[in-house]
Amino acid sequence: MLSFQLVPVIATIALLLVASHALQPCVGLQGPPGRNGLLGPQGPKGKPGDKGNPGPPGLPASRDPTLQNYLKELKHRIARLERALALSGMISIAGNKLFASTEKTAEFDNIVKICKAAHGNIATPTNREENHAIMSFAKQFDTYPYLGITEGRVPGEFWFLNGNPLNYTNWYPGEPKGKGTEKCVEMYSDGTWNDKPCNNYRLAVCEF
Ligand SMILES: *[C@@H]1O[C@H](CO)[C@@H](O)[C@H](O)[C@H]1NC(C)=O
Ligand SMILES: [Ca+2]
Repeated sequence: MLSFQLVPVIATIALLLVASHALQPCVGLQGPPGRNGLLGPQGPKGKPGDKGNPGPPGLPASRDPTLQNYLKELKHRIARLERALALSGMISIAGNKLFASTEKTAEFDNIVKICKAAHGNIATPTNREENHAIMSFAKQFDTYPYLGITEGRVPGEFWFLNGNPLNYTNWYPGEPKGKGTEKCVEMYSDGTWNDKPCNNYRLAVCEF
């Protein structure tokens, strides 16, 4: 026979048992796997890889057929350009000098500056061929160019602008006769030279 004092104890135990049973989850069947998620953000850049091995040595330029063909092609193209420019009177060539004109006149000092600014020099004939090349501009524009020749301290003595003595001259008969008053030199249309004051307006011809 249960004592009446035991009733609340049993009731408490029973209640606890029921409660603990209710806390235990009832495990059902596992569902199917979910779909894949979206792509994550790109990771940081990796380190550069190791250097590769050096390639085989190339051919010397003189025996490199690709380079030689390229040079030949370049020479041909430049020669073609020069012929076309000479045809239209834009340039004239003598040896390794190329002459060109602004087709405008200016005083001597300005022509020197204009040519320098163009990375050239005022036209300076040092032989017949160069003189002829400069003359073509005198003829074409029917204007006398100034030359890169000036009178030195001794009247009647002329020098190239770079300080070298003249190793070629083509004075008009009787010239130079300015004697200290005509310190610059102009070229007539026939290619002959005349000493002339430096402040006239003469055709600007440069050499490159
Ligand atoms: C004068 O010297 C230059 C080189 O400084 C040369 O190019 C030119 O042909 C020479 N002129 C003559 C007539 O020998
Ligand atoms: Ca003169």
